Amino acid sequence: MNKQMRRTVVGLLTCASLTALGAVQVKDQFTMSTGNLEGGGGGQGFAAVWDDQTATPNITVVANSLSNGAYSSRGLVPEGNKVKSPVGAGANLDWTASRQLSTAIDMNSGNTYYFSFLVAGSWANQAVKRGWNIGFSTVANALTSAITIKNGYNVSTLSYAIGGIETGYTTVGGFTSGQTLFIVGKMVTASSGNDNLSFSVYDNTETIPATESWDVLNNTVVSSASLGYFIINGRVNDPSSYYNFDEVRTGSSWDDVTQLPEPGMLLGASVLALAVLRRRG
Ligand SMILES: [Ca+2]
Ligand SMILES: [Ca+2]
Repeated sequence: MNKQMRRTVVGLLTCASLTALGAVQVKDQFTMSTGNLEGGGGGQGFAAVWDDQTATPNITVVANSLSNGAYSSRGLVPEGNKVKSPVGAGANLDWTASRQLSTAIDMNSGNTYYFSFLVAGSWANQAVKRGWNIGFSTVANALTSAITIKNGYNVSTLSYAIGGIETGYTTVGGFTSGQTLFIVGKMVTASSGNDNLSFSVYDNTETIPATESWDVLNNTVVSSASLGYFIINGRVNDPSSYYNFDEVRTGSSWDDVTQLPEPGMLLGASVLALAVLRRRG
């Protein structure tokens, strides 16, 4: 085999090993420096930097990642820093930031989208803690037609929300102060008829199953929504209350968002390394 042929074969093998894994389309582990989230970049799958519309105090990036046993149970490793909402000051304080995606999520496409993220919070009084949304919106910094996971105001339950409004019957409990949760979601989109929205919640003591499993499944119709922005949004009230978010991923499979994709990447890299060694030999 001559060098040109060898290079072509190596290229094809590398592409095949990467393609077979599926692709992590969006990833933000908040590897940017600490400070205001506004203008923060890095990650992959985004068309722009973070846009924080919150008045002072801003949403910030603070040192170290969130960690959770379930998140790490299939090899994922937190990197960089994490996001922190403004801190409550005894009156309703709204905050919102979004980041444009390179490729919008189309709720009428007949495609399947997976996502995952870590979330934590701290508060003293649940009756006034307020809550948050994290997910995908049609416009920057607003929940217009957005599909989000929502922690409703002053409750511990989590649900899907459309346009910021809970879809009602699909709530799971257990978001408590000081706890970090790993949330994995799936959206099966249809051009007409019902779209399927599922998600599961894992606490620090759990492990992620090898095949997908859902705490809640919501059949609903989401029409004409092209979700071009990743969004975080919420309200704090209770003095000293805040929320953290971290390790955001989207992909086309359960494995994309729950498992380290490195085995295939390493296979591709080792094939490449072998080729370099052979060329040197
Ligand atoms: Ca991180
Ligand atoms: Ca639809």
